[in-house]
Amino acid sequence: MMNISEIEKYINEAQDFLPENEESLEQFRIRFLGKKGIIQDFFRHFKEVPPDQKREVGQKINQLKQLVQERIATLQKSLGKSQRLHQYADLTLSGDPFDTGGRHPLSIVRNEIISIFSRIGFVVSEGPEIEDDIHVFSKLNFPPDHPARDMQDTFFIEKDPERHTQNDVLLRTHTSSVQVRVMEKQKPPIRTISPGRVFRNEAISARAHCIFHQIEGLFIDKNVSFAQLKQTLYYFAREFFGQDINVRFRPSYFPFTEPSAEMDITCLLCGGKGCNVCKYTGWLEILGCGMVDPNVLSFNGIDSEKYTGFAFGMGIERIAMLKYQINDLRLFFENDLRFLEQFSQDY
Ligand code: 2U9
Repeated sequence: MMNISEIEKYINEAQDFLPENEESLEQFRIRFLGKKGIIQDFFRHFKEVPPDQKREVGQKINQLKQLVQERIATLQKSLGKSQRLHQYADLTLSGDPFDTGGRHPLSIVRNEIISIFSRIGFVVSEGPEIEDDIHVFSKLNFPPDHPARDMQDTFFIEKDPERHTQNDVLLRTHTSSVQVRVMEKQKPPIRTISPGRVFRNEAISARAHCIFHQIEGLFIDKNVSFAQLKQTLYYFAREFFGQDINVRFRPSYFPFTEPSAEMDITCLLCGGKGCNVCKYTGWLEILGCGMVDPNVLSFNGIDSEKYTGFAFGMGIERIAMLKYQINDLRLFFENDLRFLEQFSQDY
């Protein structure tokens, strides 16, 4: 005996129906709309419905019929689309190649230098680019009249009429300031490298820029020696430039190290014979270094009777120019794709 709830059960079923393919959709159509289907069956038995229910039952059967017809039409459309997709798309084909971009040469070189020093226990430290006089100059033993403290050499954001205080706000001229901050927080042993952007008030040319990148290193412990400094930097040079590279150290001067030196490597272009790149010396300067001045240790709360340390610093642009034989520093900052795309293979 047919009743409203039975018709509603079929309405729900039709609403939820999802065919797997055209065949199951056809079966659905026959089951509901076929000559011996559910809807025809309802109409056949309609005469048995009590007169007072005829109107409501009739409306429900028509609702079911309309729903099934609409459902078949929409399902036919979407099945047609996905079948066409299967027909025309070869899903086994490999994808279209697309450009993924590449690392900037300065990032490649920086990452490689970090990797070399991290293999012998150096950890990376980072700090602010906007600094104060204390961290950039005073605690690094810069004398009060050092030229770097001049407006002509350093970008000042604020300058205190009282000279050389924490109120002198400036853009850091080296990343040594990061290592001063490490010393404020950490007791020796300290073994850290600090990569980062630095700023100097210089005219832009092929050899100089007002922004460039440095990596500085600092090692402080008991009994740290100049021999350890030399061996560490020799290891770095051979890892970075190749095992055939030789190094030499020349005396130099920095306010924060004593004694100080500059390290050269055998010229990469002529192998030491002499050419116009090494100005016929056979050597290329790659970094500065030295034993941390005892003043710097004591200014930063480290007992200079008990501890010694070595430090070094290099410009990443200079190292990248030597590695890739680039002769104009400005290329690193222009973001010309013709330049950058030449490094997309490197990591
Ligand atoms: C602390 C104490 C000492 C870091 C050092 C150099 C020598 C050096 C220059 C190379 C080329 C900078 O990029 S450049 O212009 N750097 O020659 N830097 S020793 O000495 C430190 C660092 C931190 C606390």
